Order: sequence, then structure tokens, then C-alpha cells
Amino acid sequence: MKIGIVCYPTFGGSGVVATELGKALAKHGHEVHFITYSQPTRLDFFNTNLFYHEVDIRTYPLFQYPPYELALASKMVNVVKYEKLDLLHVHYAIPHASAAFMAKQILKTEGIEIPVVTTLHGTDITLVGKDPSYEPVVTFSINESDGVTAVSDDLKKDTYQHFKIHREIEVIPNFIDLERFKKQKKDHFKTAICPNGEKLIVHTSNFRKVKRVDDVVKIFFGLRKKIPVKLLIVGDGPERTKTEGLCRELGICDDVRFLGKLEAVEEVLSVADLFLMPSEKESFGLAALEAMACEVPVISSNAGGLPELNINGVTGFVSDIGDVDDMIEKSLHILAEANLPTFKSNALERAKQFDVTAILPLYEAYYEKILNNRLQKVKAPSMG
Ligand code: GMT
Repeated sequence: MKIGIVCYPTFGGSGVVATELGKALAKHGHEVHFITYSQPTRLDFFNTNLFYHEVDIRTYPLFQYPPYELALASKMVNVVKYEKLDLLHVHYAIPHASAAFMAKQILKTEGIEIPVVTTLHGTDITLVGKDPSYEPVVTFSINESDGVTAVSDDLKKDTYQHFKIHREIEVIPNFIDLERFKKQKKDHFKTAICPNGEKLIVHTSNFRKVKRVDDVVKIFFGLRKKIPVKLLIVGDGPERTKTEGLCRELGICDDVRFLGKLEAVEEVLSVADLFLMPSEKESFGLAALEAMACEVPVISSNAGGLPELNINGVTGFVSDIGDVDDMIEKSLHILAEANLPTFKSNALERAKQFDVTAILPLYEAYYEKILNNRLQKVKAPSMG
């Protein structure tokens, strides 16, 4: 198949999933064309089946905001036509699904039928999408897509709850490449961070408000009163300065390191004992899956799709959003020498269920179904 993938090319989960999916499809023999405004962060790999098309955003003094959606739709038209794509797969509804709708209508006037699959990732529904400033367009473009997938049952439920959707949504969970995300031997790294055998707590995030990074620091502060621990925080974003301020206020800076944006997050996860994800909202929790693949148990909130991934009492625990005391208590249980090895191996076993080799065929089958539906529509005699 020849597939066009549209996504945000940044560190965000939706862009990571889209890029990893494109790479896996290319390895499996499909021709994949990324259409984005810059080179996707994880598109770090050469394959003859992979192509990258940059959206040209022309600005003009009259525009207070450059019309990105128009530039994207025009690029999609161009790539579909000249690369003869079979299907467009857009990740994150805003504005990718509506730009795809526009591209599809333009192509139709030239006799080209291009099916569009939209994957919903989370905040495009739960936070931004349902805001009245975007809702009508999001509802319309979901209903007009030829196929719609969501990354968890919870996100599917939320979508039906917040939008008037009259079409089927298929759940295809996120996935992980277990060849890349696996526990590596990094004893020297562990000794450098935890010279006295402290337990190592890790959090990775984009420091947006929904991640509740303050709760990460508060949980760590509670643990530190009971057992020797260190905390590594990977990533960067709007709440970082505030979080650093909280660490100073609590007098724990010697035991906390902010590592900023890191490419090789699996190296940090390889030496971790516990991963924290106390988010306010999380449609899936890809960062938690990456931790589990490196044999790290997870303490998370019960927001969104997290309980579907982090099995309570097995791979870690889920607590109510903001219940820091419960998260401290459950963390101490996991970190006890008698429990830790079991939680670690359970985390890995769970992660194996989301290996790319298990999830890729679900996307391929879904594409086939959408392409067949289109063919049947073309063949069906007109009743008008
Ligand atoms: O969480 C973020 O801020 C990034 C966001 C995105 O859209 O890039 O992540 C969402 O998509 C990920 C991949 O499907 C999911 O693993 C995250 O749970 C989801 N985030 C939220 O729902 C808040």
C-alpha cells in the first residue's frame, strides 16, 4: 500500500505513535509518505520505503496567523496526486482531520478518491476538541472520515459522550518496539545516580498542566521520608520552572535531577525502579508503556485509558487523581524488596501484549477494510 501519514512532528505521544507506525509499515514493505511541517523527531532511520514531504507555510503581512490548515490540505492534494497514494492516515483530529476532508473534496473534483483514516489520540477530544471554539469542526471531520480509530476504549467512550458521532470507532491501542525499549545493562549509570543503592524513581513528560508534575515531586517527597530514593525527570515544557521551584521549596534538589528532552529515554528507564504518571488526563499513557517495556512498574492515576494499560496490583497501581498519599503508600509496597521483582516482570509481560508486531497487523487489516469499503461504494450502482 502507499500510505500518507500526517502528524505533529514533535515529542508528543501522537507524533511518536504516528512516526513509529510509519517506520513499522515501511519495514513491512509499504510505501510511507510523511506530510508534516518539519522532520518528525523519531524519523531517524533510512528505509527506501520512507518519504518526507514538508508543508510549505507561506506567510504574508496581512495574516496575523499563517493559514496552516490550507497549506497542509494543499500539500496533501499534491502528495496524493503525484505519489499516487492509496490512503491518508491523519493522527490527532485538529486540524489534520479537517485538512484531510478539504484535500479529499479537492481531489474528488479531479476524479481521485482518497480514503481518510483519522486516529484520535486524546487531547484532540478530551481537552481541546470539545471546546466550543473547535467542536463543530471536530464533530464534522470525525463523521466525514472514512475510518476512525481511538487509542483506548476510554477515549472511544469519551468521543461518543462529547460529540454527536454517528459512525463506528475502532479501538487500536498504542504499541511499542520491544527491540528498542528493553532493559539495557547500565550499572555504571545506576551507580552514578544512586551511589548508596537508593531506589530510582523516574517520570517523563512534556510538563503540561494535565501531567500534574507537582504530584510527582510530592510523591517523591513522601517516599524520601521513608526510604532512600532519587528522582530523575525527563522532558521539558511549560510547568518545568514551577516544578523546579517546588523542589527548592521542599529542600530536595540534591536528590532530584531534571534531564531535559532526551532521545534515548530507554537508557534512563533501564535503571529505574518505579515510574510515576499521576496525570489528570491520559487517553493511553505511552510513556508508561515505554517504562513497562524496560521492566519498570508504574504508579499512575486512574485517568482515561490508564487502567486499561496499568493493571492495578499487577503491573503497578492506579489511584484517584491527586491522591498523593495513596500513591506514596502503593509505591512503598512496590519498592519493597519482596515485591519489586514480581512487579518488574509483570510490567514486562504486559508490555509484550503491545509489541508493534502484534498491533501493526491491526492497522493493516483496518486499512484493507477501509479500502474495500471504498471499492464497494464505487462498484455499487447508483440508485439516484
Ligand atoms: O499527552 C500529551 O500531552 C501528548 C499527547 C499528544 O497528543 O501528542 O498524547 C496523547 O496521545 C498519546 C499517544 O496516543 C497518549 O499516549 C497520551 O495518553 C495522550 N495524552 C493525553 O490524553 C493527555
